[in-house]
Amino acid sequence: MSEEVKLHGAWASPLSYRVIWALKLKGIAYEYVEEDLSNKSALLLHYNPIHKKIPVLVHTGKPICESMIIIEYIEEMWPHTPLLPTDPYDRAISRFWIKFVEDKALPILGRMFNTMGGELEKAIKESLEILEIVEEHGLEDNKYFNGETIGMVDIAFGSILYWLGVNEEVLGVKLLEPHKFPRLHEWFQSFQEVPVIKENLPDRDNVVAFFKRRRETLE
Ligand code: GSH
Repeated sequence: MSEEVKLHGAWASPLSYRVIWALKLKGIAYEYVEEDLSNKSALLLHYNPIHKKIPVLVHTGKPICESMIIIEYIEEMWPHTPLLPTDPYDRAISRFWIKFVEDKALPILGRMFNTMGGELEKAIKESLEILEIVEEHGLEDNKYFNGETIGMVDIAFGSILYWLGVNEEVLGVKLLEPHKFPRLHEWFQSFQEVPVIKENLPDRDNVVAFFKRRRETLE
C-alpha cells in the first residue's frame, strides 16, 4: 500500500489549516486535494461518509477525519517535533484546552459566520466571554500554550482567532482589543510570526470576500 499522505481540504476552512500547519511543522510531505464544499467529491464522501466534511487525511490509503483527531494521529505517527508536552499532567492540560476550543469556541465562531440579528449579538457576546476566559486562565506567562514552542493548543486556538479576525472585518466589529486582551493579543502576534503559520494562511482579502458573499446569502 502507498505510504503517501493526502489531505482533502478547502482553501477558506480554518480546520484545514490546522492540519496543514501540523504537517508542515513536522515536515511531512503531502498532497493537497482541494474540495468544492458545494459539490463534494465522491472520494470525500467515501472517506467521510458519516459527516461528509473536510478535513480528511488519507495515510497509506486509510482516511482519518476530524481535525484535532487527525493532528493527534500525526503526532503519534511522526513524533519528532512534538506538538504535545511530554509530561502527562501537561498533556492533560493541553487536551483540556483543546476540548474547550472544540466545545466552546468553535461553535460560537460558526454561529458568528452564520447568524443575524439577536443570535449574532449573542454569539458576539459569548465570543468575548471565551476570550476573557482564555486571557485569564489559558496562557499564564508562556509564549505559547505549551510553553516556549508552538503546539497543539496553539494550532487549535490559532485557527479560531485567525477566522475571528476575518469575522471582525466582515461584521465591522473589533473583539480582540489589545488593551482588553493583552496576553492573547501578544500570543496571537507571536503565533502568526511562526514561519510555518505565516507562510500557510489563506489570502486575507480573499477569505473576507468569501465570507462576505456567504453572509449576503443569509440576508
Ligand atoms: N469537527 C470537524 C473537524 O474538526 O474536522 C468539523 C469539520 C467541518 O465542519 N468542516 C467544514 C465542512 O466540511 C469546513 S470548515 N463543511 C462542509 C459541510 O458542512 O457540508
